[in-house]
Amino acid sequence: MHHPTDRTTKLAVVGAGAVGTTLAYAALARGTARTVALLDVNREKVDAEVLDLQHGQMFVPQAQIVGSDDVAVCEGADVVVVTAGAKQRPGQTRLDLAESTVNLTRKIMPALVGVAPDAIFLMVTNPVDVVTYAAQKYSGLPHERVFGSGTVLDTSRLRAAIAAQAGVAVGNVHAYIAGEHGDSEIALWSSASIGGVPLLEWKGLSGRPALDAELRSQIAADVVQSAYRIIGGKGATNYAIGLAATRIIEAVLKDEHRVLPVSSHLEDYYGIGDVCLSVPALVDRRGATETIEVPLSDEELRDLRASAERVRATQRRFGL
Ligand code: 6V0
Repeated sequence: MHHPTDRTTKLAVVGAGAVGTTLAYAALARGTARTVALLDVNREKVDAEVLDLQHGQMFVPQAQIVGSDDVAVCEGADVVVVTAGAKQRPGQTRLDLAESTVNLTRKIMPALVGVAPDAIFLMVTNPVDVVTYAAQKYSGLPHERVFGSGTVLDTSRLRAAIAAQAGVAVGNVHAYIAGEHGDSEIALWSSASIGGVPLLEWKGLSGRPALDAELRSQIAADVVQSAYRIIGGKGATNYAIGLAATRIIEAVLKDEHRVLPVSSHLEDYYGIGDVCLSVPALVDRRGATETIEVPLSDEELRDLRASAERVRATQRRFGL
């Protein structure tokens, strides 16, 4: 039993769909939080997911799993992760979807802040940069406490691809995807490195290719396309985003001061402001507290500005 004065951690997951449940599963397997709460408007679904997760409790670090269609289940959460998405219906455009997610964000953020006023909020729902900007606005919270998973997933896809080509472990690759979580995202090749060697100077291990311009642009294009390929084949992406979100949550709960390309509110990042966009940022117990000015080539800076403008244009469309 817990001593009443023990400070335990609570993770609330909003949306018990493909992403929310996989992330809950990953968090339980890793022992990320002492309590995992699931909230979904679909009561039958959330009850079933909670039961299924509870039945695995014997095999994971000690945790409590609760769920409901009542927002009160998120009460006192340390981290609230939002994966609730209005489903795309036949005939609905992407813009229609963005409109309904912005409306959903407007509705749920005040309720979530009401029950978890001290939480850090991690937005995952797409289009994540616009949703994060909306969540900051409708929550009324300091910007650092509300941020998006951004290009953490894309960055892990990029590193996996580089590692496979170079023939080294993924942990030896340092490279970031920045910008919009979407088609205008940018691979920051000029600051990337493999085992301490600048990636642009990487000669290739025996029998392996150097990462020349052609291979680099192929890798970057594959990263952008990979979500479409996965959705085409199985209808949703869930495993990698579940792990990526869990990693971000741990950086918060364990106050890790970890550099992650989350979508945070930019004030003056190389002159870019008034937008939520991914650049390497410091993630700790207070949220996404600071961005890191990674050296950028002229081309990378130009593309980052264009990406910011694209996201801003979508924000404006919804009066944000
Ligand atoms: P899904 O499987 O349809 O799950 C969404 C869930 O949200 C459903 O169970 C709904 O019942 C529930 N829901 C809807 N409205 C509410 C509400 N008001 N309160 C609580 N629950 C609600 O979708 P899936 O899990 O596949 O995707 C969820 C979102 O994540 C989508 O917007 C995806 O586009 C987005 N992703 C974002 C990624 C990223 O890297 N940022 C990666 C993958 C998916």
